Amino acid sequence: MAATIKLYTNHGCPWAHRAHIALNELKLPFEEEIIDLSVPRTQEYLAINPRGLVPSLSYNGQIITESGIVAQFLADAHPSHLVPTGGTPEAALARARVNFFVDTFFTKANSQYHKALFAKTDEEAEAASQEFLKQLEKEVEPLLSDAAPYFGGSKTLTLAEVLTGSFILRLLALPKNGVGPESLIKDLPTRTPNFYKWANAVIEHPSVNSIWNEENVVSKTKTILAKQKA
Ligand SMILES: N[C@@H](CCC(=O)N[C@@H](CS)C(=O)NCC(=O)O)C(=O)O
Repeated sequence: MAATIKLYTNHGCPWAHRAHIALNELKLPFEEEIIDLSVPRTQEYLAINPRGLVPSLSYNGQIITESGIVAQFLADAHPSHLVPTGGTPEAALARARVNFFVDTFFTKANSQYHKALFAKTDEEAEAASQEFLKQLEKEVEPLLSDAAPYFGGSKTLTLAEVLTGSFILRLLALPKNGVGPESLIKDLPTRTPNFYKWANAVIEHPSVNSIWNEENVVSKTKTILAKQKA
């Protein structure tokens, strides 16, 4: 029998977006409830997720929270092309490779990207942008040498793209729209060609971009940055 799935989400949230990518790619029907993040969470929602964050997943009545755990759970509960289920050294190795890639992207590169966006001065932003490029080149680029076009030589989307896709959409879109220094993306084609090719394949994938609203994300990010500066 098909699982009963409800996703508590907000389409502007990159973490919640991960759950959408997983559900879309696994072709799992689900109901969604949009949580308004501009107001305090209701008692009803806090009973579902005491942290008050999105996403939360209700799966046959069981609540699962934290986007990475939600996506991993869905991939494990519904074995597919996304990632091999465990149980053999080969599968464990493939899972370890995905986990290492995702960890590297967030800790080494995306953290610097974030710093560049939220920098207090142009100089700080430029320094973080240069560090982002350096880390991307050193740490992420080699891990994408066999992308075809997806992680690990895969012709189909993998858990690596499920967990990073919503951030890649933002990474490429924001500087193009005047958010963050242009240097964040200007030299990607020459300095990190593997990453650039992979990232463009990722953002074109319908499971990745189905809830993406560039205009909304750009304008919300501009508002957040302006508030922070004020
Ligand atoms: N570590 C969490 C982060 C989720 C998160 O930060 N969600 C934000 C929206 S993007 C949220 O719910 N914020 C609510 C608030 O801060 O009040 C995850 O991966 O699920």
